[in-house]
Amino acid sequence: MAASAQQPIDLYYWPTPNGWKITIMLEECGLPYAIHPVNIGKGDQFQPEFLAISPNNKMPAIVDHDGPDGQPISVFESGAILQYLGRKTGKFYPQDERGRVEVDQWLFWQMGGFGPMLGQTHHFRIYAPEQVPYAIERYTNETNRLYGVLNKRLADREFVAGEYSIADMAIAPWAKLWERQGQNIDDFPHAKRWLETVLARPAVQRGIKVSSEDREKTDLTDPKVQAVLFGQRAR
Ligand SMILES: N[C@@H](CCC(=O)N[C@@H](CS)C(=O)NCC(=O)O)C(=O)O
Repeated sequence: MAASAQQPIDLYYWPTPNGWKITIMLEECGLPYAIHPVNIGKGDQFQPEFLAISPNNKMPAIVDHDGPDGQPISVFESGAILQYLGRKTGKFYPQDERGRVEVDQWLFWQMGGFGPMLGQTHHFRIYAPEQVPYAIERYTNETNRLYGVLNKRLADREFVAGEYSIADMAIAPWAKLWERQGQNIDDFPHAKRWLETVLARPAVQRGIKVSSEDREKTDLTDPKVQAVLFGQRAR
């Protein structure tokens, strides 16, 4: 029914690179959405209602009330959400198999490397309560290697996989923070040119602005926030 198609997508969100991926995609697609803040510094991610849709206790997650067959569907993991929204709208995610495989490769490259590794780089360079030189060097080097891969990929093309796609939306929010990853973007001129192009898009700027005032509430150097986010074990 047209009425249910208008119901906003619920986005469980906090303003971090993984959250931005989804606000960017929703803005690019012009889909209506409603923000449900998940203050990860306070532990909202452990609320039973949230765990029911995101069992890994991490945001982002969505509930689309107009899912397949018009029934609601929930999705967690930012890569899965981007693919879902790409399939739903037919936008930024090619429908032909070759084009889709290109995008998937770079989306999974981000999900498996250029996210988890850069996250560790942030952790050991900025947030870890003790300085661990081996860890700082290991993750800063791996981050540098990944920027090198991205830079080479972009040497002869405008975007990472064909047209501007969900792969670019996944990578750019992390690349935006190159400085705190101990990198110099000038060492990667093709990646720099691409990053500037992506960040200049109005929808990307709107996506990154969503709830930006909440960012200061998760000061990861605050011991109270660290107690929630660091050293988690099975519950
Ligand atoms: N692979 C996940 C990672 C999501 C993620 O790491 N979310 C962080 C914030 S950027 C979070 O919610 N952390 C809460 C916690 O670890 O308890 C995705 O891409 O969706």
